[in-house]
Amino acid sequence: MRRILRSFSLTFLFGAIVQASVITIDGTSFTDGLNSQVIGGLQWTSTPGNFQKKTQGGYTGVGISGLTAGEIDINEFLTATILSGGLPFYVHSLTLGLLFDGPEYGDVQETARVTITRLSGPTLVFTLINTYESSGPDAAVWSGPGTVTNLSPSVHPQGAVWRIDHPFGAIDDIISIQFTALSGSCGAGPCNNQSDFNLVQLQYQPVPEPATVGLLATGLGALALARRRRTSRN
Ligand SMILES: [Ca+2]
Ligand SMILES: [Ca+2]
Ligand SMILES: [Ca+2]
Repeated sequence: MRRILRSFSLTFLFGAIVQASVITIDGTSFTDGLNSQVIGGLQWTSTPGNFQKKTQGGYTGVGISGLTAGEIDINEFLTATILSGGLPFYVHSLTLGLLFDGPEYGDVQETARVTITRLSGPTLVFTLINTYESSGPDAAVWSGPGTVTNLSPSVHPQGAVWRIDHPFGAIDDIISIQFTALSGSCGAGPCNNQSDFNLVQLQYQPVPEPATVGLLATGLGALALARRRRTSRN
């Protein structure tokens, strides 16, 4: 029984190092009317309005109350930050919705800005622009690494939903991520509607810092040594 317990401890510790699991946060997890909420191990805040969800084309995202209901407008900020004592993280995917390109709602080529703060290294700013295509497949341009996939087309009444896989490449020490909208350039139509969008999903993975890994590895070594000594005594 003790041997089983010991091997369980080893497995658990090792798992903590190599298998910190991917955490998925969906727009549906937010509570309308709040402006601060812990979801999926991250502290989420909205300013200057409150969380407000919106569903279109079968996709639900969270936006901010105010100018455009259920969408993040220019000068509105949705931010996720690690909790006190929490681990920095790697982003597996980002999914943004309601990012159109005109002319269906009179939109500009809507532009989302994503800012990441790292544990070490500079704060980095990225953009996702839904570019207007007069023909051919619907497309959006991400300024960072990774791949962009259209999940719902940017035509009425679909969701204009875009997933970016591995949006920050190898960066794995993110402590905060923030979303806002930027004024976009005109693609087609009247362009009397400014950028706004919502957050449909964030998938991230906590990453132990090298010092933490070192401590866990030391712990693993000590456990293994104790196990070997006990085994040789038996
Ligand atoms: Ca369009
Ligand atoms: Ca497009
Ligand atoms: Ca929009």
